[in-house]
Amino acid sequence: MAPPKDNLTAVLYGINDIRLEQRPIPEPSDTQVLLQMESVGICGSDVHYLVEGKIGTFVVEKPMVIGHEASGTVVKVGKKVKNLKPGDQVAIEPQVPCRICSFCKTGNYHLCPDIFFCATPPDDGNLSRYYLHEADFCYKLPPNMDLDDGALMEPLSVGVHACKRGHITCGDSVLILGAGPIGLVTMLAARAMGASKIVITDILDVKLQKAKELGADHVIKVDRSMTEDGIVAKITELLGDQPNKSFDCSGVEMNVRIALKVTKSGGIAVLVGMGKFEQTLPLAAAIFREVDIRGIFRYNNDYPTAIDMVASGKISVKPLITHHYKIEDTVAAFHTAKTQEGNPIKILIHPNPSWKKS
Ligand code: 572
Ligand code: ZN
Repeated sequence: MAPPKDNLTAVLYGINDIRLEQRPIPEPSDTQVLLQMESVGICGSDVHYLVEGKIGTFVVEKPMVIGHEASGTVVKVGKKVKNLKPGDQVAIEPQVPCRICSFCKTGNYHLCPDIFFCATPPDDGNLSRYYLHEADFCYKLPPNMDLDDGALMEPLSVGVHACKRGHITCGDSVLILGAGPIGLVTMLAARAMGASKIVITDILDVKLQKAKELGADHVIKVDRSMTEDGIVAKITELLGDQPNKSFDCSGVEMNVRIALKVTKSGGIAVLVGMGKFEQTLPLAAAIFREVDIRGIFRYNNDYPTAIDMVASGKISVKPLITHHYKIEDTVAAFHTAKTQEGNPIKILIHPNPSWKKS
């Protein structure tokens, strides 16, 4: 099929107001590539901007193109681009830092205060038929990975980064609190990086069922009848010891409290989930036992690792993909994400009209 001649784009105008509109097809600068977009996942943050119009201090104040978990096919390259050529299929790391500040220069480019990040106000995302990106933040997919895998490299990079922050290594005993998409990718990354035992918690059976399919050793269904200390005891019982690494992937205050209490002395508790700005936490339960509490912010040079984990067969991200929509059906896709009808895990939207449901 001939490439589309239009640039249909999904734009968030305000709360519960996504519109599809035509935009011009842009021209790449010397260092950019023009991408025909193929698969774009819906992230919790996209839904949050749709429902609340903001996340923390990031407020949707003008129309913003949505989407940041994406892959595409290169259709045009800028004059100075050496790493890619037309026809290459790429995973798109949806950030571009300033490259000159002290964070960029010391390798912490993800902490750059002037970073561009897709679909974080005021920066536009990439749920459109065509999209421009800096070529060095596009990663060519190996022949044994497809464009749906490519889109999943974004959440998987969050999991990889979380595990790097948690210094995951062979033999680790791991607790993951929350079996949403980020809990699941963190579990996959932890396993690939050598974790021996993994227990994962959630309040929903369907999520725990998926976690089991993806290789969790133990699952804990948390319900209202369980106390915090009861859950701590259950985790220790199932693992046969306290976990030496814990990841809160929920942002729920009780889960963060559990992570601080249950992590083995000398271990690491990584807080991945986005919770309330202020929380009441038993800090003494961690600090006097030298449990390191670490945060994470997106990812930093983690795409190559994420791609390698899938290309080498250590991980499959395919079981995370539950729904596919065409870009024309973006509003329906977000309805599914919002309502969770049909128990979606990862919903992909396909902007290329030649995409067909397989
Ligand atoms: O895929 C990256 C990603 N990062 C998220 C959330 C969803 N997806 N973050 C959590 C929120 N922060 S933020 O800076 N923010 C409000 C933009 O607090 C970004 C990272
Ligand atoms: Zn995201």
